[in-house]
Amino acid sequence: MRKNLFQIVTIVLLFISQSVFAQMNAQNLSLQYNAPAIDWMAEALPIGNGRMGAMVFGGVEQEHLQFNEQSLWTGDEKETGAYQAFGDLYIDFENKTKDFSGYSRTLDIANAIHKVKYIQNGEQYDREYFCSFPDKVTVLRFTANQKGAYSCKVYMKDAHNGNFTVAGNTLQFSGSLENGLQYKAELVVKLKGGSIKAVRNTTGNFLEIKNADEFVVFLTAQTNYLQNSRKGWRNDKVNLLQAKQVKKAFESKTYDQLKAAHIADYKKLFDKVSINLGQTNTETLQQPLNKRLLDYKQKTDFSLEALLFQYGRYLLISSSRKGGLPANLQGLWNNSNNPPWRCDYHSNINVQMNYWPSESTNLSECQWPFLDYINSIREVRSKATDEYYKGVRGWTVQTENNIYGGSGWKWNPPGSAWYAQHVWEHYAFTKDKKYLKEFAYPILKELCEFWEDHLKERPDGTLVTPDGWSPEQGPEEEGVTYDQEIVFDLFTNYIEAADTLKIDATYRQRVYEMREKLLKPKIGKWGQIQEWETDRDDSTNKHRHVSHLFGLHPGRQITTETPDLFEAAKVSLNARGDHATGWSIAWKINFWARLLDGNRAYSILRNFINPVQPSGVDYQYGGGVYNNLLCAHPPFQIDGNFGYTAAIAELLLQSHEGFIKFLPALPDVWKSGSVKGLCARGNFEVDMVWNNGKLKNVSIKSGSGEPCRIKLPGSFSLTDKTGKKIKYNKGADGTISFATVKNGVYEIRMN
Ligand code: FUC
Repeated sequence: MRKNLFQIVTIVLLFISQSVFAQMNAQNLSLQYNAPAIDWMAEALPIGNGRMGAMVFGGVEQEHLQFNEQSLWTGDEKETGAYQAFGDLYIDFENKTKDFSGYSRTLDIANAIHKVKYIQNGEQYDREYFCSFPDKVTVLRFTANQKGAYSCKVYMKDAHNGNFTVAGNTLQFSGSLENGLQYKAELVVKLKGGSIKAVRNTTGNFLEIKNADEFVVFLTAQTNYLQNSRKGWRNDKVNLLQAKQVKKAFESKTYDQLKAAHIADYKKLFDKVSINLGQTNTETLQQPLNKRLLDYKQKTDFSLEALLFQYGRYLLISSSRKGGLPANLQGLWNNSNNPPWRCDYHSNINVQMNYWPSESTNLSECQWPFLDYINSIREVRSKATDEYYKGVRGWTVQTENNIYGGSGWKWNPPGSAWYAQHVWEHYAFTKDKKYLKEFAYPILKELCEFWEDHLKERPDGTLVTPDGWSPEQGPEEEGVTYDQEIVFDLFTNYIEAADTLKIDATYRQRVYEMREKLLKPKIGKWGQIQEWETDRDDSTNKHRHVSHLFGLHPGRQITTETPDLFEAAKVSLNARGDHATGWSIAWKINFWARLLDGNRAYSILRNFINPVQPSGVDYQYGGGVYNNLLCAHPPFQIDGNFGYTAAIAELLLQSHEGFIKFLPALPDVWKSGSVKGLCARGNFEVDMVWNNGKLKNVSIKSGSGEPCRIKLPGSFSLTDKTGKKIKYNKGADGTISFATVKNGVYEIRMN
């Protein structure tokens, strides 16, 4: 009896603690507000499945989802064009009263579900929305605790004035852009109780729902874009517009089945990393996020810092899935046909920054859209590059780029070499040799050939990049540090690729010699890294681009192994200051992480979490985040979100120097915490626990059975999972090396 009582108490306690934990976790991973969104940029919340997405407003009288599909682009191989808005979905509710209470709208990023709740006329209303990758459909469910609760009008707007059809429970619009790209959106409604009627009259086309107990909306949007230049970037008509997807989801699956499949698919990626940077008190956690952001100026809120980290991962999963296009300047969320900077792929920092967190935060598969995109533009870019640079092999890009290989504005000669860093890093993290050989190597090689043809040899043998420009300032001239460092990076990656595959020894030697002869970064008169070959840097220059530090991050030319340059990088950064546009602040956190100064990085991180109101474009110091946590350049630009997420990973784990460093730049304030699932080059997955600012335990999972090289701060024990000691070698540089087996797990305990 006693024992039974004890068991019951234990079970109850366990249940309470589990549900408290689940609740805390939910709050930790939710963006929650107590009023509907009014502003698209600063308040609406993004959902997406890597191909289509929507910004949700959550209004009580009227629901509004502005939606997109990532291939709806004007332009072609010559004209840049712009990414387009797709359409809007509206639901106007027939309210018995305008009063409501208990309102909340929540984006739960642990499950990728958007929820709205409120009480009206004594009835509880609930909505749940998600964009499913497996079923390729956006699903919205409306329920209430009373029968017949919903009477409303469902309609759409086409951002390009196409044709509408309405019949039964289905509403469609379709049309084509000036470049011939065809598009179509389709919406189907499923009811429980009540009735639905298709209406076509002078006020428009809509579906009229009367007294439904609940209803579900299925929405899809599509174009006939095909990622293939040889087929003119178009699917032929037959394959066009598979409204079948909606039909399939609609006819064969229940809402619960669709939701379960969506959550399982999302969690497979999202749950690979969890993080705890310290506790935030419950009172703060219960505040709406806009309030938490305001309070952040005066308070600590470690959970918010972690939420923003995970939000970057949520946004990447939602905007970049295999088979789709890369995340653009706004991911895939855009409500304008003339968006800022065309909502394009900017090649001088922005599209690359989008993919900084992909490998390090265990979303390697989400980098595929960028890799596929690079591959898809090779032919078009080769032709355009040859026309411009006359007779060179290989290819490169201009600054503004579209989905058809079309490029505009200034030529950015090292742009393609910077892309190639991602092509290489995907190998460095995954150790997939087949990928290296078949996909990566040909790209790395053809880009080396571009530089072999394009570099200028001076009489003393030095190789300089001609006609360069440090984005986006200063003179156009040769030997610009930005260009030189990126070419150095390309050559380094190529050499490692050739060594790994043991091929092309002669060409590898040629690239090695070219790399030796490249003009290297110089230290100028006030101790800074020179942005140009001429020592003309102005120490009061606060320009947002910090391109001459590419070698520090994301490159690996400037490390502790080059102490003079390492110190000079600090001088340059101190002069540039800690405020900027959103993405630039995010880059600076990464820089200081690489400079191993966690506290400085943290103070800049606090600058990043700066609530910004929607306004115009600011090229100076207005960066931060909006209430919906999207990064403000301003305006909204998603690169900063991804740069921030990458920076947190960089503070906790680094592997760019050929060995793994644990907690290389831990800010003092993150006293005790843990992280699971970060990735290191070599295909290692790392879990860490720290206490009082000191590393306690590490667990390393070896994905490929490669040798592992690490650096540890003090004495330790190294064992396998069963506690058996693992043999290791200690190098003269203090690194520890040990052999691993594929899927082996290695435990380190610090003494
Ligand atoms: C570059 C930057 C701007 C902006 C734009 C999209 O040109 O200089 O700040 O981020 O890209």
